[in-house]
Amino acid sequence: MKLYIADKTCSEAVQIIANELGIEPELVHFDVFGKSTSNGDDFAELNPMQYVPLLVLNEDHKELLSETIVVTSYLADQYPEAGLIPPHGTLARVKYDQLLVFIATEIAQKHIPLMRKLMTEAGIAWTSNRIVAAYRILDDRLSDGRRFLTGDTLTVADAYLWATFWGDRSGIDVSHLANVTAWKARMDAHPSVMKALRDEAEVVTAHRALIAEQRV
Ligand SMILES: N[C@@H](CCC(=O)N[C@@H](CS)C(=O)NCC(=O)O)C(=O)O
Repeated sequence: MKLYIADKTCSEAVQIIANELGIEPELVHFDVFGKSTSNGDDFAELNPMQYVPLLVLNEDHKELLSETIVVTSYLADQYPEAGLIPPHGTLARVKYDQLLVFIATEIAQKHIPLMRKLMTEAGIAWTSNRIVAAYRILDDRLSDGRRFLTGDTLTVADAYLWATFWGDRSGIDVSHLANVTAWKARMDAHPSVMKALRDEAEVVTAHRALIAEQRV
């Protein structure tokens, strides 16, 4: 199994879930701006949309999964005993998917034009308000003392939300939201999150060295 990742992006969610499951996909770094990959693959051939995460399930590159929700949920579904996502066909799963779609559409994707500095002042204000309002809903969810978004253990939604915490690049500040801030600190200290960052740094650094030598 091969996982295409990019530096400090939503692909970290997949890494965290893989770590929770004890799976070690081969990590390949995609340079979002230069478009090269750390192993020389032509990423546009694999994913014409040229975004990560992309999970390659088999050697002949015929089974590819994109979309953060899909990739993380697929892995979690393979190991129901790990309890990283509720079972399909249950109301609990539908509500869980609702939470994942909320994170994807109201937080993750709304950050991107902000990070890329593509918006007017009015657009920045509107989008920022929407994102902060979405974080506030998650802050309320955490206000009952639970340690993670759906209970006392890390699940797929936590991995996804953590991997889209891009305030330093988007200008979104949620430090006034005490429950989200405490949750973020718990996530930062979580072994699966720390391993994801270490593994990511290793493959990104190696790729950048190759780029500097102009070998990819
Ligand atoms: N619909 C995709 C979007 C993924 C996405 O936006 N990936 C970003 C990183 S978080 C990316 O690779 N962007 C590449 C680019 O913008 O060129 C998903 O939900 O996974």
